[in-house]
Amino acid sequence: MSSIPSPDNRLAAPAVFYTAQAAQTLLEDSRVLAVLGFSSPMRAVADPRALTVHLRAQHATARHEVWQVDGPVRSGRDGALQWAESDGWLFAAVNQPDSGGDITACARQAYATLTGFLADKPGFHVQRIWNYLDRINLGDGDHERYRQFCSGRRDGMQHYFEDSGFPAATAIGHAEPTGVLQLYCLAAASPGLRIENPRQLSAWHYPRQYGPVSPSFARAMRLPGDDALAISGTAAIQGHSSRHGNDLDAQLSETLTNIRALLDAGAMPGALGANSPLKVYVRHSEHMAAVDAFLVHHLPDAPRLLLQADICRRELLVEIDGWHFV
Ligand code: 3EB
Repeated sequence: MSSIPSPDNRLAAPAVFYTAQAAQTLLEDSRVLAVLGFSSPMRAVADPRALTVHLRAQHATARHEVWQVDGPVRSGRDGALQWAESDGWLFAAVNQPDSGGDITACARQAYATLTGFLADKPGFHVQRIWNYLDRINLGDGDHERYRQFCSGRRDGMQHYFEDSGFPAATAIGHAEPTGVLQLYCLAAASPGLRIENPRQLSAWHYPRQYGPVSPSFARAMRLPGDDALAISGTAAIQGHSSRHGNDLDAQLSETLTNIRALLDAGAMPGALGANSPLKVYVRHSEHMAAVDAFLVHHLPDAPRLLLQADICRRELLVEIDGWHFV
């Protein structure tokens, strides 16, 4: 097993913010590591730092998540992979064509591409990965595409995470089929600290009922500068069981309780609030207003981006991921 890394105080976390500013304008700043465009078709943007994520934001205006680092960023493309790096930080993304057929093979290929690229960057340590796939709930039992994705992901990771353990992650369904499996990650020049949630079973220990290969992710990652927590996709799950049937507000409360437990487990100072940008995945568009109202009431200061998306378990109505900065 790996030992607990000591903090690398020279490695300040990237700033993360949501903005309606145009991608082209944002990318003029050479310290921008990545611009993630939600419901923003950045087709005209050839810059490898720009990735269109095929999820519709609550507001029709283009919404961008920006990662900004201290030093200048260099970037490039290599087949299905795009990347950007500074001295301390690395962004990489893969858009893997997905015919809608064999998602296991598709995930295996996407992860093989990503881990192959990362193997040539031994100075970098993966902190956080996002996965967005089509028709995540299609198929029954072990044939459900999310479960098949989990099998292909584990295969495609090969030995890359064997020593370090899994990074923090999100796996979410595109609301409409897009023909691509999308992965993107953030890596750093020092290892982070993996955090598990004492209220939840670690995902890699989920029992057989959730599929043949348990999901490969940590609940959160404390970034190497000890100044931010990257929070994995978090839902109304206690132990390994989904909670609160069709009760949207109860699922949201349970989710926030889980996220607060992660802040505690990671010994992160400060409460969820202005320094905690959150992405909120909402299964049913008719729930958007109620989700927004809940968050305005319970977390008025937290920057938020509401996205219409499918969640990996059919009974889950909502999932939240994001960041907490010290
Ligand atoms: C859960 O807690 C909800 O498969 O990468 C959350 C975060 C979830 C990441 C993944 C799945 C993943 O099990 C689902």
